[in-house]
Amino acid sequence: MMAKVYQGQLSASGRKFGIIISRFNEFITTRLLEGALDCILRHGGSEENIEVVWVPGSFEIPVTAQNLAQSGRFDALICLAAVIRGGTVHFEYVAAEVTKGIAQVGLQTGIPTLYGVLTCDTLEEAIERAGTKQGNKGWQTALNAVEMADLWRGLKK
Ligand code: INI
Repeated sequence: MMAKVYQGQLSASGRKFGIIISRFNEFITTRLLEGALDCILRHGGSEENIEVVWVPGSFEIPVTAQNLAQSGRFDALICLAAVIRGGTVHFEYVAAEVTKGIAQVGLQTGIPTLYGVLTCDTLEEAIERAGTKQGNKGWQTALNAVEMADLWRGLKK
């Protein structure tokens, strides 16, 4: 008797994704968005199944993600932002609230809500994770969203 094993495949075909993205540090976040879109499209997703919602800052992401999750339109949500210590004295508060908030949306709604938020000490660290030395956090987060969307479909069957 073999155990029944569930795991998500990396196929985005027919799956609907919502991307919530912060304008704050837009220099960085636009690169995260490009990465996320590239990843979904290269895994068989289509533009008509993707909605992108811009919010002013990362603090506005959780409530917006909650709104989208409750709409029932999406297989997974992808939250993209950059919180950079160099730019703010309230870095810890903003980063902690956004992180907790995004986790809560996933738990309360049951929709996979992926965390693509850079929390960096410097702008250089953020650049490294937005399409240079350390890859692109938007791309990686989208890949995890693709996997979770497929996993959820499998669990529902
Ligand atoms: N928002 C960010 O997304 N990243 C930051 O680094 C940041 N800093 O530095 O403060 C930031 N602040 C704005 C915040 O997210 C809200 O938009 C604002 O406080 C209004 O609620």
